[in-house]
Amino acid sequence: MGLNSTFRSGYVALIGRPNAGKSTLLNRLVGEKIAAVSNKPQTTRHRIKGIVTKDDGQIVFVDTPGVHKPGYLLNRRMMAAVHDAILSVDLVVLMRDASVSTGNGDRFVLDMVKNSGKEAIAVLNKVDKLKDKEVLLPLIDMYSNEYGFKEIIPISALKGDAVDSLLSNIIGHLPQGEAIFDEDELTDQPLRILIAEMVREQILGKTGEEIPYVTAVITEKFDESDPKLTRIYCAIYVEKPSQKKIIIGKQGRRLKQIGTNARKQIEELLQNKVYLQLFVKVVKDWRNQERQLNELGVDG
Ligand SMILES: Nc1nc2c(ncn2[C@@H]2O[C@H](COP(=O)(O)OP(=O)(O)OP(=O)(O)O)[C@@H](O)[C@H]2O)c(=O)[nH]1
Ligand SMILES: [Mg+2]
Repeated sequence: MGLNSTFRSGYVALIGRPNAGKSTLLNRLVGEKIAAVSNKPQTTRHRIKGIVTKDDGQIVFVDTPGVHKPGYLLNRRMMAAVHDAILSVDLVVLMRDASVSTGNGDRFVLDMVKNSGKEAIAVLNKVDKLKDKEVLLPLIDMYSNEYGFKEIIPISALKGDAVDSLLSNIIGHLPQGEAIFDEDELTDQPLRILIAEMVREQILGKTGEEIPYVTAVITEKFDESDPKLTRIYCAIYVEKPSQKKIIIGKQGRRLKQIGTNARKQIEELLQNKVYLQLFVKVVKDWRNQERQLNELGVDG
């Protein structure tokens, strides 16, 4: 790639409302599962870098938490991470779910990106859900005429539709320059965080509305002393004993299922056999505690 004189590189922030599909796109582009994905809003809690290297350029994507109204300290930190990401990148990719109608939340994100003055392109995601592609036309009209976007690209992050052309389009917007990271590097996330996120993703998938917001996962021990079996111990934080009961489930069945599914994913990640032990801790009001959030690695 050094031979190519027009190699481009830079940082690109993925910005959008919760559930737009930002992390789904990140995982697809990177080609590995590095970010948790779920149908619950606010799945992503901190900035995650995903690195994509092509013949003609390298993109360092910055996945961010979905833009929402902050209540807890946790959420304020999440939104600070979004603002920082916008300001620190070369290009913003503003993503939205094109299968739901425009709401105040969409306008809020649009204004936020517009007011930042950053170069931005719009991505209309989940086109696979549209029975009638004509519904894209008024959206494209609004994004181009009202908000001045020059590029508006409909995709399906889930199915991969138009994702390659999005990638070339993004590279075209980046400044000329050498690769920032080694081409075999995929993410900045330490192994301990990737593991904790795989456990958290299983919890989000297996519990109802309340639990996702009161749960955090931390990898407390990572023991590689036996080369044939990696031993991992993760703590699951909740805020109340009743929430602990929900996660554990009847006769421990839910926690066991969460553990089995997460272990399979972690084995794939590590390419090794894994023993995974999960335990649930009640920590009152952790979402408002400076120290707990620091320990959990939520951007401050
Ligand atoms: N049908 C369809 N579903 C999608 C597509 N992209 C994402 N999804 C689904 O939308 C949900 C949210 O996806 P995420 O990638 O977690 O969304 P996010 O924008 O990262 O959400 P936050 O981290 O909460 O901000 C998941 O259930 C995905 O499977 C798509 O192109 N088509
Ligand atoms: Mg996400």
